[in-house]
Parts: sequence; structure tokens; C-alpha cells
Amino acid sequence: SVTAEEQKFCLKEVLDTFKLCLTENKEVYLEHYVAGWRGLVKFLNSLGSIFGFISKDAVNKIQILVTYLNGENGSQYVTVQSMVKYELDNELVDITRRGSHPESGCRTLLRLHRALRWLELFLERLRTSSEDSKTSVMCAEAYNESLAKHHPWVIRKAAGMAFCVLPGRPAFFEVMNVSPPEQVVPMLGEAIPLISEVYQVTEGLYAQHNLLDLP
Ligand code: 1PX
Repeated sequence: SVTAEEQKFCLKEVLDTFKLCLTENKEVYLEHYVAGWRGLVKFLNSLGSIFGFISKDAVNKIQILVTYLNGENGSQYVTVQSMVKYELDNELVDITRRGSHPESGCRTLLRLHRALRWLELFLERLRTSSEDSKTSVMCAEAYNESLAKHHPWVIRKAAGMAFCVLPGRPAFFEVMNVSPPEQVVPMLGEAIPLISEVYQVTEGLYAQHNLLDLP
């Protein structure tokens, strides 16, 4: 059915979306950024309901950003750069502690941005892994090097438990829906630098404005 088709993850599609993310002068289009995340959430959903608490949080954050994008000030949210400028200029960001703007675009995107670093590290491990490598280990290592430092104990614990039930590498590659499957590794080789560049540009922007620790 059409719905099943829409739900199905496809690595190529996500790759194409991240390709569209950067403008000529290296700004990040919010529309394509959230579309990339939508695609990744599809992947997570196809792994089973145990990942529901993770995808729920991602969907929630995607939705917050989409609401800004489609809202009356949507033109200010075309790129991450314009969003940051607009929200800072208009004091729409809680800088040191949560206050009247607990769901600013800036703090919401920062959560996804940190998760993008996890993705980059995880995909790089996946790309260079051997047939019998464990996805759960690769995933946990990538998590510990990135997102974990921003999560409280209870979330780290829940995440760790979810990682344990990740399917093995062959099943994982299958869910990526790349044909022929031998194309997965080269496709990852193409995707990772794109994801990495989007990450670096956003990281630079947030660092420049001292936004890397937004509550
Ligand atoms: C081709 C392979 C693709 C794999 C795609 C997998 C997509 C994963 C999407 C993960 C999105 C995670 C967003 C997390 C944002 C976050 O850090 N939120 C926390 C803080 O938010 P707050 O608003 O409270 O400041 C929030 O507390 C998070 C709760 C949910 C738990 C997050 C655990 C993240 C683990 C990430 C690894 C996903 C494992 C997927 C296995 C493939």
C-alpha cells in the first residue's frame, strides 16, 4: 500500500535529503534537515517498538521545528543561521536556564544536532565494521562518545538497554533497503562526509554564538 511505502526506510533517500541541506554559502536549510531526521525516524520505527521512546522524542523535536517553519514567522526559519539570528535578536531563547522559552528552535535543534554526531560516529563504525561486528557495541560506543554526556543516568540506562536488542549487522543492512546490499558500504562512504559537514557547520555556528550548552 501507499502508506507502507511511505513508512519504509531507504538509506538513499536520507542521503539525498542531507545532500540538499547545505546552501551554496554553507547555510543549513531547516526544511531538509528535519526531512533527514524524518527519514531516520522511519528507520528507528522499523526496528521495533522498544525504540519508541527514542523516536517519540525525535518526532516531538521535529514537530516543534516544523511548527516554526510553517508558522507566521516561517520565513525567519528557512536556514539554521537565520533561525539563530532571529531567535537571538528577539530574545526568544533561554540562555542559562529554562524560562519562558523552553521550546526555542535553537535549543530544540541542538538536541538533534548532538544526535547527528552520534549518527556520524555510528555510521562510520558500521562502514568499517566486519561481517561479525556487533551493532549494539558500535551503537553504544558512538553513544558514549557523543550523546551520553548530555543525558542523565536514567536515559543512558534506557538507551543502553535498547541497544542490546538491536538486530545484527546483516539484518541491519537489510533494513537500510539498499540494493544490491554490497552498495551499503560505498553509500555510507558517500553519506558520512555529507552528514559530517552539516554537523560541522552547525557546530561552528552554535559555538560562535555560545549556544552549545542551551538548557
Ligand atoms: C542507517 C542507520 C540509521 C540509524 C538511524 C537511527 C536514528 C536515531 C534517531 C535518534 C534520535 C535521538 C534524538 C535524541 C534527542 C535527545 O537527546 N533528547 C533528550 C534530551 O531532550 P530534552 O528536551 O529533555 O533536553 C531526551 O531526554 C531523549 C530521550 C530519548 C532517549 C534518547 C536516546 C538516544 C539514543 C540514540 C541512539 C539511537 C539508537 C538507534 C539505533 C539504530
